[in-house]
Amino acid sequence: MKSERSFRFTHAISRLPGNSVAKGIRVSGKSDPDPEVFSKQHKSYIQALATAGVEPIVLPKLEEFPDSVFVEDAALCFDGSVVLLRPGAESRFGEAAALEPHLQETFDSVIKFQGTGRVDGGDILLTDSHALIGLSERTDIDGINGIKSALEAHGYGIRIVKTPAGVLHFKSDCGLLDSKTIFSTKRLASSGCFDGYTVIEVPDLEEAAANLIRVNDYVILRSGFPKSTALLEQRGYETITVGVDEAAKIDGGLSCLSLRFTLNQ
Ligand code: CIR
Repeated sequence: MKSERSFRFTHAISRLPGNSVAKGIRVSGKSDPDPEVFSKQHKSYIQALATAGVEPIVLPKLEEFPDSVFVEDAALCFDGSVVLLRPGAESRFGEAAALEPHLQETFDSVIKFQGTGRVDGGDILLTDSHALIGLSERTDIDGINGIKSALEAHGYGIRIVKTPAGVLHFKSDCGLLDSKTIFSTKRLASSGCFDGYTVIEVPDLEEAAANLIRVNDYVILRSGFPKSTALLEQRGYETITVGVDEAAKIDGGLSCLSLRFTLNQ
């Protein structure tokens, strides 16, 4: 197992939001995101990734898929490899196929999904040693079986966990801080799914800050959550904050806006 493979990255793929992002799926009655503001926030997000030391690869917008800006749900990158996923929402079925040619250009090989299950990247938290995969409205056991052998071939232990009820994705409620430490909401941490890891709990009323990303020496988190930012700084993490309020209107967070990975150079 390569240490720090869960957060040392050289590249990141993201996709520009189209005007159709205003029609993105959401569970609640939140207002439509404004595509122009979304684009500005997306630009700042890419800038934050670059500051953290990765080379951004930005794909063109795809109007036919309103949620395609959330690239993380359609593929899983790990240890220099990539596997295509099968997103769980009907309107998102075609996103993996749309991503495939770009992944073919970037990676030596693209691993196909096995079977007919469903799995969204937002339900998969990779640490150095494990893939923690949350069963959710979008991810089922057949979906997990469809990617299991690819992950096991790279030495990941599979830990099947539960995304809390009413929460879209497992990672809506947590994010990796380092090889042994996870930032998690109390409701998720109390399930015991992080046994063996150190958990830093998200401060009360800041649950929406849980979905952060560790990229090289930085933790990138959502702006507007001062208690979380201060807590992480206090614990020695260097933070970058980014506004993703428009993505949040359609249940998106920070992790889902990019695929982060390492290419041998
Ligand atoms: C969806 O419901 O699929 C999108 N509106 C949001 C996806 C967010 N993805 C993620 O958290 N991994």
